[in-house]
Amino acid sequence: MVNATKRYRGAIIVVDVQNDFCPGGSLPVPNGNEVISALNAVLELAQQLDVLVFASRDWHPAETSHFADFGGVWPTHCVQDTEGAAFHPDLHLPATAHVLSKGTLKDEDAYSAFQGHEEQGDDGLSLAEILKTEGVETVWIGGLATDYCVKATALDAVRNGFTTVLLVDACRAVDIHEGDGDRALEEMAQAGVKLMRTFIDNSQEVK
Ligand code: VGL
Ligand code: ZN
Repeated sequence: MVNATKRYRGAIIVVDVQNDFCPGGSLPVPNGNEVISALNAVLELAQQLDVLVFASRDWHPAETSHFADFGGVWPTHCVQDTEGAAFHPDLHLPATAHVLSKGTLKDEDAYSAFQGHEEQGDDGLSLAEILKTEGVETVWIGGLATDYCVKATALDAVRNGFTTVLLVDACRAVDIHEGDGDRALEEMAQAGVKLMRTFIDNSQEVK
């Protein structure tokens, strides 16, 4: 449930930091785990700033046209209730984080967190509606992968009228074609997304 008495100006959207998108997973984003330290630092600051936290997760059925085995393009990944679909264990999401599941139907890709929904429903409100109800003006985005779900989420945030900040070093790209990640950054910037860096040191990176 959203808190009706408090107004939030900002929200963090952590996109798909799930085991299958990290090294060792079934659709690993190269160095995907390197987003975690930056995101953890931002999440810790967020606790002191009354910023809403959302975490999206790819949450696919075992058979979906999103997967190559059923006509799609991707190897099987992030199947509902599997270890691969779990958030990376080193990601420190606050207990108050709103979890948005997406891609839950047999025939949808759902790259954007704005296509996600909460398990308990939050009265059936979409992410855009929740953000607007809460008074959010600015969203801060990081996670996986820069050239797919992060890009789709950032572009939707702009379309929905939010000031949109991409935390560039808190994202990593799949880069199926070399340069996809850089082109995604360019496309987001062109659309009005503000590109920022946290400069959080990830040299002590988690496994
Ligand atoms: C994603 C490919 C397929 C992502 C999800 O989270 O970026 N990419 N499904
Ligand atoms: Zn997916």
